[in-house]
Amino acid sequence: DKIIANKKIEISKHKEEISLQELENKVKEVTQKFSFKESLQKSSTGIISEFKRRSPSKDWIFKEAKIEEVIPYYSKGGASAISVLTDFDFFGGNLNDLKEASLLTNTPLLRKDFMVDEYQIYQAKLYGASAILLIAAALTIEETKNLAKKAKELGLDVLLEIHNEQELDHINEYVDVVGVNNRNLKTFVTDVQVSFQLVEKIPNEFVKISESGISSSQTVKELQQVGYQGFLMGENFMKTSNPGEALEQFIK
Ligand code: IGP
Repeated sequence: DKIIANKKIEISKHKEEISLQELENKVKEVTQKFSFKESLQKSSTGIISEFKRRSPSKDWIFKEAKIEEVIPYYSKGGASAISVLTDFDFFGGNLNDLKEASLLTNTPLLRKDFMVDEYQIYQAKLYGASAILLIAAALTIEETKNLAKKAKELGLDVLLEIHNEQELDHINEYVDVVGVNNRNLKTFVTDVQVSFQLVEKIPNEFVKISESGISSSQTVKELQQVGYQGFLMGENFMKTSNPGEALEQFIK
């Protein structure tokens, strides 16, 4: 809740610099990116590698990480998609990271942030994302639907993140991908079993991905066998001095 309150302040500051109207106009000139969802459906690895400098549970993971030293190597290393944290307070990221990343790769990019306002969806589009994240735990059913609808209008794919069966009620017709976060956002405890337990509850019309706490290719294989097509991995790569290389080795 504190995170969301902070987000709203951040958004109002951004709005003072660029109004929603101005942002809407700018977005009209942005070209369509490759689809996040299709990339997951077509690709063999399904790995969504994440660029994150820090996390609330671990503090700094890789404080000095530079976009240009990681993103091109994530692409070359075989990522199906790349997740870029744009939250500064908790993850040490920003929107310029996303922009920079989009200039360095054609691999679909996910804007990873706490999305609470349509203004952020326009930003995601302007700064080069292919997809946005909506976290069920942080949104009402109605908010989720409105934000997802807006994203689809702008040609962005929608990843809905859930952590338990109840949150499946946030699914709507605008969602493309359902992600099971293995990490409980309140306790930070990670347990891949959450993915195995929830997979059957998610309707098969959605691309299913498993997020957080994944560090072995054996786990990826097992998740694949039960129906997951995407595997969102951050720390496992970012904790090394060369995340792109770590991804390449992981996929081999
Ligand atoms: C990556 P990990 O354990 O591989 O570093 O996790 C990703 O799933 C995690 O960063 C994440 C996240 C989120 C971050 C999942 N959902 C929502 C911020 C907000």
